[in-house]
Amino acid sequence: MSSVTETFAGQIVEKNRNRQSLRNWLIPTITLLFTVGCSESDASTPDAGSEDLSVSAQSVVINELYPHGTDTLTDPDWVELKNLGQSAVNLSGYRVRDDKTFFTLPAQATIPAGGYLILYCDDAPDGGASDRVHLPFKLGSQDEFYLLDPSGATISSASWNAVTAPSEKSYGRLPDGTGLFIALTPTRSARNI
Ligand SMILES: [Ca+2]
Repeated sequence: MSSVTETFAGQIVEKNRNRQSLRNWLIPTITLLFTVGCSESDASTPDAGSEDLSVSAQSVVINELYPHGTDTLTDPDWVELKNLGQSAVNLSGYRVRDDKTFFTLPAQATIPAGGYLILYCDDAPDGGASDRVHLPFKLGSQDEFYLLDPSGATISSASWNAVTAPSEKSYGRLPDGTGLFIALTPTRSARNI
């Protein structure tokens, strides 16, 4: 009877040893896995980069537009975008639209930090100047314009008519970049005044 007890006790001890052994193996292993997991998380700069890009793109606004162009080449309609952020933004893949036509912005649609990008609304894709960004539509005297991110969400928009944007006037934000839209003297690629 006592030998059975001893044997039983011996098994208990052995089990405890196994548990201790398992614990000795598990703790450093779990610690290692946790450390690796944290390292992978710390190394996930692509996510952080995407987040930064998103934040930067949200800092782009429609700053001014001119819907009274008289000539596709010498006096076209245009939209001025402004980057309010601290780093350059590439809007490739972003979209714009008026009241009916969508257009995906090309690779050269970049805006330096604090800078401007002019979208020429001339309905002339080559336009005689390939360094310009051309849109396949013109602006109407009563119209609307939207800047959309690649998911289709609106980043910035403006709508106007002959009263709010009268002849020879542009329609832009004052103060530059942040204010409400009012009729202005056109300042293409320059600060609204
Ligand atoms: Ca301007």
